[in-house]
Amino acid sequence: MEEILVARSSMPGFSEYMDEIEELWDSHWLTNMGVKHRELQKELKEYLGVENVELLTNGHMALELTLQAMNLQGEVITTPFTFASTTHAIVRNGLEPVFCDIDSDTFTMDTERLEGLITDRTCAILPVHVYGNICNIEEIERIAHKYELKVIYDAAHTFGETYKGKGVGTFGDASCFSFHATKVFNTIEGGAVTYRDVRLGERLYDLKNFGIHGPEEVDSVGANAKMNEYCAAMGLCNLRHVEEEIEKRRRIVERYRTRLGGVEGLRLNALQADVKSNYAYFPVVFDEKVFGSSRAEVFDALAEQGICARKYFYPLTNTFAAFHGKYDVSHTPVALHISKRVLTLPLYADLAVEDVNRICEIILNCRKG
Ligand code: T4K
Repeated sequence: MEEILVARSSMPGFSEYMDEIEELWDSHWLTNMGVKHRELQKELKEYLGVENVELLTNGHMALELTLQAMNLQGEVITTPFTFASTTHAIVRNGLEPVFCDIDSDTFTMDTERLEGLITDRTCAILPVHVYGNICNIEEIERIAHKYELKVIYDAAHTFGETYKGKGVGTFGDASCFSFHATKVFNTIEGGAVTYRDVRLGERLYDLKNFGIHGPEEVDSVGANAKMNEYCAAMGLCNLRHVEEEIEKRRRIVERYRTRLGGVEGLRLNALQADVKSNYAYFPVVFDEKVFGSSRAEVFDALAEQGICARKYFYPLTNTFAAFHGKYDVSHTPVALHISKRVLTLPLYADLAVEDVNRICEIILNCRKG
């Protein structure tokens, strides 16, 4: 039987992609903000409902260069229940991450604890819309306003989502999206920043293109983080199908919820009011004492049948060996508790309903007592 992995890249038909890249082949123009780059940028503005968007090589560079573009110094309040990228972007900018615990229902920043972590060295808040769950935007913005802090959302998981009818990329000073192969919308590798202040956009543009303003004009020291034409072309194709893909994901999530909802000892992702979801991930939190089997046992039972669930996000970033014990994980007990018990189940548009049923069956067979 074929292996079922946690994600599977969405792809357009082969001929659709070939048609899209034909003019690149003819023109020999492969990168450096070419026609596909410009077209995708324009289409994304519309789709995401934002004023400004800058395309980049990946979601990580979106985060890293946004922090750099803001010229920040000091401490950035963030959460450890995330992919390595979020914390690394802070550290690689010479900034200090300060870890806030998460809310046990949404897995996003617990805003009750946020204000207590602010010091005179705090310069920004970097909350993560984990699994596509939207952070407590109102509270974050109220606190940021009160203390004059920048807000950069890690929106890697929230492509196409809206909150109270507004594109999720319209909140905060900036939102950083990932278009990695595993995401709801992909450009193979890719990412974008949506932002409020056009000066931030100019700075980001300089950072993604060596600070070059003309053939003989280099005004600042920048890196290279330009999205190439083949990635942009993939984005243009995938964007045509993304609504259909999200609808397919919705149906899969519904099936998971029908089969696993209400089972004692399993906690499913809470549905959020006012959010148009993209169904990016399907996390389940296992309470071993009630369910009878641990997360590890369920993980192994699935793996034995060729099903590769993932422990996103375990370990917490504040426990990474890379940081040599610098951060005290006891400050984020809820994140620690969840990270030891959560499993994200396979979820992608073409996952067959029979496979979802089989995955649920294996999980339910782990139930004891
Ligand atoms: N912030 C957050 C909150 C993030 O989650 C991420 C990325 C970022 C920032 C940074 O964005 P990027 O710089 O990556 O754009 C994967 C992804 O590589 C990563 O993008 C993602 N988060 C993270 C949650 O998941 P891994 O190490 O688990 O990937 P990997 O290679 O094990 O792939 C997972 C599964 O996806 C595979 O089992 C099969 C499937 N897959 C994978 C690849 C590479 C495909 O179907 N096609 C593919 O090409 O990190």
